[in-house]
Amino acid sequence: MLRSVKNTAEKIRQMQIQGAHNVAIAAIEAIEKIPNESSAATKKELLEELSQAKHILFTSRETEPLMRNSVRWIISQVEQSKETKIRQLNCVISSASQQFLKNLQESKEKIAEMGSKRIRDNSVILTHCHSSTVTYLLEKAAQDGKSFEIICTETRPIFQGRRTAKEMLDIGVKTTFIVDSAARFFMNQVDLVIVGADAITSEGNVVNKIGTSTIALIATEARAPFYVATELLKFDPATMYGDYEKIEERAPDEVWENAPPKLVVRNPAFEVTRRDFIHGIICEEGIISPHSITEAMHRKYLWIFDQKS
Ligand code: RI2
Repeated sequence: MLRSVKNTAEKIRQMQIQGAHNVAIAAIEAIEKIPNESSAATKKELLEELSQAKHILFTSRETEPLMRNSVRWIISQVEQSKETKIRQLNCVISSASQQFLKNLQESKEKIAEMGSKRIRDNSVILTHCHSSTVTYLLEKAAQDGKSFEIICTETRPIFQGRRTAKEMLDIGVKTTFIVDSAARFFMNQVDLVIVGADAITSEGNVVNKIGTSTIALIATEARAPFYVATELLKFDPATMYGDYEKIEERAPDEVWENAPPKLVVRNPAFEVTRRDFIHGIICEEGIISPHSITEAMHRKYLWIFDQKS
């Protein structure tokens, strides 16, 4: 039971599936497979399985509100359905999943379209880590005929920046690869910074890969606009009701394998970048100020405020 969900959760934990957008898609696809692997005979039993699936996926990585919002929404469609027969309820899971995936893809397209317009010819753009939203935006800009170059950080400890660098080279964009601590050294050559997001809080702060807030700080110092490209559904409704976004701390051996026994090695995966350092959030509703995030959520995804657990 829940074989696909368990497999997917393990891949997410081990970061074989990486990036909030890809994590959410993988979770949705795993939920979609539940009907094929389930022995549930009643709606109650199916909802119990979905609840277990939710728990398995939610505990795979802590800082993944897009995945949580996706899974919660699909389950809510089953809960609210008037259908009682399993076959029909399975169809609800399938159509809700497909609808959510379509929405994610449409958002990604809109973000790329609007973000591309912000790129002026001959710009130097710095990015950090690997965000599929950012690389898609940059691909769109290249297709739109914009000429620009990229500086990307290696992103210690597990080097997601290498993936970004390879993708940029594949689309023919001049790419410079730097160690994370060289960001300030190069910032005076940068026209704008674009990073992704793992979570957005109700105050308009953004949670992203560790190292992001330092880049935001030095971008502000150098007067280089700092943009975050993200779907609004990375908003975590729990932050609205007082909770802090949890920051995942990963295994120390990612930082130093076989480190000296008494050494304390810390490995937070993410950190908060305060809204004051964010020039704009490039999302499916447009390029908005982080201050207006809750209004945008009310306009576009009101249902999110009912989904807390
Ligand atoms: P997309 C990544 O985290 C990075 O922090 C990146 O900015 C963010 O997910 C969003 O990525 P990790 O999974 O959703 O590498 O834009 O820890 O693909």
